[in-house]
Amino acid sequence: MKRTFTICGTILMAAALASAQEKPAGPPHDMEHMHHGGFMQEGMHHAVAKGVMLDAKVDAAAHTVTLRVGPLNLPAHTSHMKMPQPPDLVWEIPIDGWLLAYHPKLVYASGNAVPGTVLHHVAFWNENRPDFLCPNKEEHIFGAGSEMTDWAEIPGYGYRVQKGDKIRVETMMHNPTATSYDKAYLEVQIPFVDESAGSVGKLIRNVYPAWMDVASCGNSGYDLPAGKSEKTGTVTVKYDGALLGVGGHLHDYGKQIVLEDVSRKETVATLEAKADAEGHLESVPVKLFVQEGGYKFAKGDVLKISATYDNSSGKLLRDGAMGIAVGYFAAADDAKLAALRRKSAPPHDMAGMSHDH
Ligand SMILES: [Cu+2]
Repeated sequence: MKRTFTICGTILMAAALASAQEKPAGPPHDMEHMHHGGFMQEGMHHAVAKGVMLDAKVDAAAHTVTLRVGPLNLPAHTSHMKMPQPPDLVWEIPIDGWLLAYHPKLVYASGNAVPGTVLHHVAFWNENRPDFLCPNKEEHIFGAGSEMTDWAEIPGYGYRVQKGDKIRVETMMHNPTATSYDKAYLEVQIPFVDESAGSVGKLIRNVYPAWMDVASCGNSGYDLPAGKSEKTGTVTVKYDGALLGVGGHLHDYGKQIVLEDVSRKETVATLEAKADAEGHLESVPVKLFVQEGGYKFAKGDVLKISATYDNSSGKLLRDGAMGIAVGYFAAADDAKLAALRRKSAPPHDMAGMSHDH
C-alpha cells in the first residue's frame, strides 16, 4: 500500500527532544513501489535491504516489549540515498493497555553497541489512528534520529493501544563513518501496562503526540537557503487540553524553534539549539510543564511555530531543513481524542499529502 510519508524523527519528554519529518513517499496509486517499502526522495528510489525482519519479544514479567529491526548491513561512507533501506515493517500490538516510553539503541547480535550516528531516522506510525492536529497524517507515536533520543516515561501518563493495532515501523539508515557495520540491529525497548493483567493499580491518563510543524500539516522537509532564514507555520488546536512538555526537531544549522499561542498572545516555549562549530546540530532542549499540570490550550487556539536557521555552508540545501515542536498532549475530555480511532489503516491516499516531492 502507499506510504504517504516517511519520517526522520526524534521526540522528547523528560530529557528527550523532538525530531520528525515526513515526506510524500511517491505519486498516488504507486502501490507496488510502497508495497516493497521503497521510499522516494528527491525523485529517487531507495533500494530495499533484503532479509530485514521485525522481531517483537514480550517480557510479560518485566512488562517490556523489545522490538528488533535487522540484520542491517551498513557499509562505510554511504548516504541514506545510496543505502539499501529496510522495508516498512508492521508491529501488531499484542495487548490492550498503554505504551509508556521508547528506548532506542543500535546493537550487534552479540549485544555490543553500534554508534547511533548510523541511524538516519526511525518512526512509528499508528495506522489505526489519525493525528489529532493534522488528520491527513497518521498518528506518529515515536521517532528518533542519530542522536537516539530517548522518550522517557511521564509518570501517570501513557499512550493507549488496543490489541491488533498496527504500528508501522519506518527505518532509514546511513553510515557517514569510515567503519562498516555488519549485522547490526535497531532495538527499541518499550515498557507497557497490560490492562488485562489486572495489575494496573493506578490511573493512567492518555497522552497523544503533538507535532507542531513550520510546514503546518504539509511535508516537513523544506529547502534551506544560504545564510540566515526563518520559516513559520500555524496549526489550530481542535480540543481543549494541556501540553505536558515540548521539545524540538531541527536539522544542521538550526538555531531556534519557537512555539506561540497567537490566540492568547503568549510564547509557549523558546528552544535554543546546541550545535558544534560547523553548525552540526547536537541537541534541542525540552521544556516541561508537567509540574504545573501542563500548558493549557483551548479549542480554536492558533499555534504558531517558527524555526530559525543560519546556514553557513554558503549554498542552498535541498530539503535540508525541518522545524517541528513536538510534545505530549492530554485532552480535557479524553473521550473525544480516543474516538479518533479507526478500524483499519487509511487508504493511504490522504488529502493534502499527494503532492510529490
Ligand atoms: Cu528531520
